[in-house]
Amino acid sequence: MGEVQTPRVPPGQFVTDKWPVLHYGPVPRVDLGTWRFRVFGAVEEEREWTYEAFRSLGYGEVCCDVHCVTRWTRLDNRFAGVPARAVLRQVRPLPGARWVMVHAEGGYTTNVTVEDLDRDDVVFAYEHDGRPLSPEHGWPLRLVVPHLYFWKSAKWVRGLEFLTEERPGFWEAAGYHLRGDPWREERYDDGLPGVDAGRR
Ligand SMILES: Nc1nc2c(c(=O)[nH]1)N[C@H]1C(S)=C(S)[C@@H](COP(=O)(O)O)O[C@H]1N2
Ligand SMILES: [Mo]
Repeated sequence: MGEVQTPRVPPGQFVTDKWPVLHYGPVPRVDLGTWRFRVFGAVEEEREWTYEAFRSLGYGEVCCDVHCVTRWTRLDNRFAGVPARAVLRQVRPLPGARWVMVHAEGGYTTNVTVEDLDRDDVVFAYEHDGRPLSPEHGWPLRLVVPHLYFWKSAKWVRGLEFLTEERPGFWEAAGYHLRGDPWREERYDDGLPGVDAGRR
């Protein structure tokens, strides 16, 4: 009694038990035989993995809440897959390459900093709650970045492009915030002063 509690749900979000399916464009048909994961851009050496080779880079599980910028939050999701750090270990970014464009099937992109990928709770997932991801939720591979709004968690992810300057991805170019921290309600880059000030 009387303890100060840290809120579980970020401001402006409501909790749902369902798992909405949300994306732009159609669910891609993915052929694992020709599937490749590419690391390119500002790196010492470009890399490419088959699906099997990528999965063998490492294994990790994360239990996290997901927060969509359209205001739904889903608690306690167990994602399993390849830890982002296991992938980053394979890459030597060029000096100053502090940003990454995440590329997905069909041209979806989203920008993150290397720092936001280089955390032990970021995972390239192929399972959710003990089952293979469904195609609508990103099979065969989706990024999960729990501490940012869920639009950063690209479904059907196919590669990482390292950048020496920040560039907006798909939703970011359409006015979403460049970083998207749900605890600071970094939803849209509306140019108003406040937590967004100085982001651009
Ligand atoms: N490739 C791709 N990934 C995407 C999107 C998309 O349009 N294309 N939408 C994002 C958005 S806005 C959200 S909220 C989540 C939704 O994931 P879900 O359908 O598994 O709930 O996927 C994100 N990843
Ligand atoms: Mo979203």
